[in-house]
Amino acid sequence: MDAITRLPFLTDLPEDGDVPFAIPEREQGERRRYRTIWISDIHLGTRGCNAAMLIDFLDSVDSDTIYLVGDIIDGWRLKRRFYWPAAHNDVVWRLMKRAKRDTRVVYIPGNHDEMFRQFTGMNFGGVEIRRKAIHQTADGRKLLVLHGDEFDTIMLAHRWLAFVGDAAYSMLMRLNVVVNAVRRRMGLPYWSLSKMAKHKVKNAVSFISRFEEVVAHEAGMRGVDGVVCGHIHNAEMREIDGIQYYNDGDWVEGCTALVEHSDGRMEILHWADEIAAREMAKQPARMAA
Ligand SMILES: [Mn+2]
Repeated sequence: MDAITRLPFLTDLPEDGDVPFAIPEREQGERRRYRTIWISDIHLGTRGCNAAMLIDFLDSVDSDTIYLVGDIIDGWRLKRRFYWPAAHNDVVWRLMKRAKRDTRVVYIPGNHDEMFRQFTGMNFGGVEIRRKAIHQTADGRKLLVLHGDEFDTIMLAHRWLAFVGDAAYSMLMRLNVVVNAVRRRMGLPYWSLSKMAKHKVKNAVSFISRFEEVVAHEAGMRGVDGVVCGHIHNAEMREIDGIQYYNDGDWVEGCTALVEHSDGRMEILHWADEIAAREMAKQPARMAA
């Protein structure tokens, strides 16, 4: 709990209007509007977190509702070493400011931010803390929303978790940061090293599909049409035995979000690709000038 009480957004709450953003917030008028946004596995408080890309995303979109599907703040890592750059605070402030404006913000803590689970049912500055939620889509479907670590006990036979929580994985994450810093300097777009590694490891691939099946099956038993989760850092949307499985991915490697359009249509946004496309669109103008 020690590291948590050191988080600046919990101690020095500024008055309305004077939020000290390190990266200035973009105008609201030019944002894309969705009915719902789901993001998870941001892992604030770790070096692997792609806070700058998430800030770019948050400043580009708006929604009626936003679900924070767990592992938003990495309390496990913070306890070992306190790491909290200004950009990480900016992410928290943006979410809190959104709650104050007109967005319903539902926060479902995961396993890395399980210390917030004790506040289930409470409301912090408009942010509702829940253990899980049922979301009704515009086209009338019922989706169960939860982080996904609930299924770890079932999945334990599969050794991926030993890999995810593993030193090898964190090293890969750190390498990912270095590789992308170099790529950025060379003018190359973001590229996920660990994502590629994950798809090359056969065990990881079979773990992912097994996790998806378990989650869809458990959701089906609870009488919903589908399920939205995070946890395994692998964005996906597919139907499994008549149940719609959605995973919003993460902001450590994939940098993805799940969104619902006004008509209930669902989509996964790959934010690194969106930024690359935006930069590409800018280029002819730059060349002409
Ligand atoms: Mn998790």
